[in-house]
Amino acid sequence: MTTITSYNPARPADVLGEYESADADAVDRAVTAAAAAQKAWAKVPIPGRADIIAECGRLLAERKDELGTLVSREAGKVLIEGGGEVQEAIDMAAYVAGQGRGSWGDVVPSELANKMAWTTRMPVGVVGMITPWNFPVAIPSWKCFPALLAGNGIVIKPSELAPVSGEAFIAVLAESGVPDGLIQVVHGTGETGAALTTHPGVGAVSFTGSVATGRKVAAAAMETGPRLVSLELGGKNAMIVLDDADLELATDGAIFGAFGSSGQRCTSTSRLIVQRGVAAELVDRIRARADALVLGDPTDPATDVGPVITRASAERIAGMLDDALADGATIAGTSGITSVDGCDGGAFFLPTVLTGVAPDHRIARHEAFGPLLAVIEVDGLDQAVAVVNQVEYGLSAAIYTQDVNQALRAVDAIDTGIVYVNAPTIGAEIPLPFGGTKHTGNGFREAGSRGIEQFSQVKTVYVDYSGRLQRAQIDT
Ligand code: UN1
Repeated sequence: MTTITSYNPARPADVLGEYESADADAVDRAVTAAAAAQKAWAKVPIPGRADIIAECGRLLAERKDELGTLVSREAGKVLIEGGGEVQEAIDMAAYVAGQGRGSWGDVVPSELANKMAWTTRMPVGVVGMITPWNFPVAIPSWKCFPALLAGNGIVIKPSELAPVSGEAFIAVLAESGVPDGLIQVVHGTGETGAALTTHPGVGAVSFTGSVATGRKVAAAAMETGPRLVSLELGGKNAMIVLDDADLELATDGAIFGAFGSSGQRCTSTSRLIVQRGVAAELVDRIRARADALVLGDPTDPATDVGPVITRASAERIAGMLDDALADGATIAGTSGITSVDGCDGGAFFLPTVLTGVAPDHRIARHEAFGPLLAVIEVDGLDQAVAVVNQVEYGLSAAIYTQDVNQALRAVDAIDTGIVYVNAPTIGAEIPLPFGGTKHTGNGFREAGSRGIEQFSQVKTVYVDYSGRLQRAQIDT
């Protein structure tokens, strides 16, 4: 039996918790237990399920500081972002609880007389979830609340890099009144995940993580059984800044979008596509602000930027930086792995601005998942949009301009699931759908009114009360 250990990324000697890794037998027991509890749960009226989710939102609000600090300590994000993440789960609880007293389908007029038709939603049974370390409370909440509302049981594998936050969230859910056994937590790495996603008792798989792992998860999940598989994968998110933009606003957006959470959001801004006339000034402004950011222990309120999640991750980011330089980019200002007093062993990476990047450079195409901002200069809007769209990802994009026509042309032409005007690429809100095009996902959206779709099947119901055979398309 192997063990999963959670370390504080700012000070790895600070161990947060240890869990036994679940093997295939343990996963099987978890799925069986969740499936057994699900039978009764599916009979609970939907508003009753919603009440438990609402209670969870209340408890999360009571414990926002405590949980936010835990997230900060385990995932390395600064305190305000740890709190923001818990708020995202609170908002999700409110939203999903509301859906429990809202419409559950469509009533559609039949083409025939004396006949009614409507749609409803059915649970899938047990949902297997694999969640990432970078939002160890919010992303489990995006998945668990709608899955529960739809009447499912859950087996969740939180990231092995942030298992304590995942456990803490599930503990609050259990305390809210979710029946015993309905939610099972398993810990482990890829092997545990594979056992979960291929288990025949799992009716839907919901995965958030890298493109490479997502592809494997989807292939394996479909090989072993018919099931819903939803994927939320990477991004290579771009911010366009046109010549007429408010540069102060664009600078704020770039700093928050690129260096918030140390660039480790799937929505992080990693490309700055700037019109030539303002490029030099914008880079200077961003560089000056980046230099002033305080790196440190994320639980210290004075810190602006925490560590990256592991030393291995810092080295991977450094490797991407080397590739960028080899391809011809230049570092504007400072960059690289650094250390912070009082944070022994923490892997910190200086917020980095790379200029002279061409769209075909590796740094312009591959997800960095770290504080690297690649600056690409363009002549105007059309070229900017072409550069935004030429990557294999399609999660989030932003455009900064004061010209409403240019803004809306960009909104129309950009091929991403989320587009912002005069706001950074991060900061999606719960009542709206979250997800992306191309290799970022497989068409599902999380949160918003469609968040329930990956956890339920639609059933269409026809009722003919004419008392005789009416043939659709023939007897109209
Ligand atoms: C993620 O990085 O996986 O829009 C999710 C945002 C957050 C969610 C990010 N609300 O940046």
